[in-house]
Amino acid sequence: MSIVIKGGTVVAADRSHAADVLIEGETIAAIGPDLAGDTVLDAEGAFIMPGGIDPHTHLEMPFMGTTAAETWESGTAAALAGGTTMVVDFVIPEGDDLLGALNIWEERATRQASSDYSYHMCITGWSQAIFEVMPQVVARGVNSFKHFMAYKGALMVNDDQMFASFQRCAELGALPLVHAENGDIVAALQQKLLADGITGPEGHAFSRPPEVEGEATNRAIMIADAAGVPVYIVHTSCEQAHEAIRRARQKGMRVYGEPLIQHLVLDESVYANADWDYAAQRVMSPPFRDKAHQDGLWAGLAAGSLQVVATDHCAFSAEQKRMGLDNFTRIPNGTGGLEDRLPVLWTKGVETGRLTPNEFVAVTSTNIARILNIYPRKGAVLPGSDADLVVLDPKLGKTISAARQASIIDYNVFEGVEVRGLPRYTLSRGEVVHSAGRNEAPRPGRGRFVPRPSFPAPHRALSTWKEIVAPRAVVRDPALMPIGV
Ligand code: DUC
Ligand code: ZN
Ligand code: ZN
Ligand code: ZN
Repeated sequence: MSIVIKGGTVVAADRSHAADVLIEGETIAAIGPDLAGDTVLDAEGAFIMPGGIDPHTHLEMPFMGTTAAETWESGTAAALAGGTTMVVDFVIPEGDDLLGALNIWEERATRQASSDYSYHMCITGWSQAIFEVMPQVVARGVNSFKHFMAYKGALMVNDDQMFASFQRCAELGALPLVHAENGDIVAALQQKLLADGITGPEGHAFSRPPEVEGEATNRAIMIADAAGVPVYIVHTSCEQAHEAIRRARQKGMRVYGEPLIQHLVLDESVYANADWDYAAQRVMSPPFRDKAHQDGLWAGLAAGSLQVVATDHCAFSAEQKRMGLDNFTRIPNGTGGLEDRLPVLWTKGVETGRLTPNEFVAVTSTNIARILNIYPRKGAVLPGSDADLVVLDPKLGKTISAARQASIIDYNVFEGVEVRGLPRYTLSRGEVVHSAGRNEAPRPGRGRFVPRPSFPAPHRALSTWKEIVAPRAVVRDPALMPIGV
């Protein structure tokens, strides 16, 4: 059984060209003129692109006294409906039991996922047990470890813990990820705001100003450099953080920045909305910013100082958000976007001329596959790549509405936004899993885990390149070495 996608323009990160795409089994067999196959999909007037990869989701994540309502089943079905064919979700361990948590995530995903998927492992503390188990996590195809610099008293790690973990990542060829907000300052501001009687969702934004993100982003980058490892900063939302990333990259540091589609489009005015539910449904961390930050994020994506667009899809129901009715610090943090990332970015990015179609492909798929070490199996339209494809129709549009979404959440932060660039077809490993105008039943369990091997050497930060160029005589004091070295 082969499929040929005919009459479209193949859009890759590096070029666009008119060609048919032949799929045999789960992979792309050929790209070129006049190809023939058993089934023909019409791509006339449309763009054939690598399926979106969302590098940042929290499906069914236990968090802030509840569990994100978007399940692996509904979340991955929503992803496919919006042209995203793979998600990378964060495994949150309790204590030191990283492998136990991985098993829990694997059980949920194996049973429910209809798109392909992978994981990042969260490091929420530090111990000899964690140090020792990290190689086994990498051996199971998880080559990235996430650190929270915020959520004091819960997920947050301190600088010494983060430095130890980053050094371990360097040894293992793994990539550290960071949620960069200064958790001490956030906690202090929260207490001050509550003491001043500010209990509504607007307090959430006041307690997490851009300075706390800029400071933590810069600190994470410097700690990564001291540990000799590249670093990936999640949900870069403001110019202060972008500036730290840009400066580091200009020096030659391997640092990546990830704006979310929500921050590119929505701004802090949502928190002033008189409707408590409306405002609370938009509470996430970092919060939405003053509009002035958006131009910088868009420019960063075009210029390459920011590399990927994600969602941080962590979706709670309206009822769950009401846990914080009388105290903004109890509103579960998180918003959705998995289904809408591609069409919203197409409409607000490509149709406005901020991004080229090739840059769109780079930031939604190809750069992500490269940074996460799964290219060209994913993120490419090349012979031999997985046939994860979206046939994006620039004329096909809709008005976003929670009433008509695949996601099971009862609202949508993009409600009422008019988008174009919907998928005419989404294919996952050679199977048509979504076609416009049809309501296919999701097929839980068809999604597969995508292992991500450790990064090949050199997997280094600028500090360690310098050491190679000009070796220094260093006195190696065992007391100063990280645990286990
Ligand atoms: N921010 C959110 O808004 N939700 C999940 C975790 C995070 O860092
Ligand atoms: Zn985060
Ligand atoms: Zn997140
Ligand atoms: Zn569908």
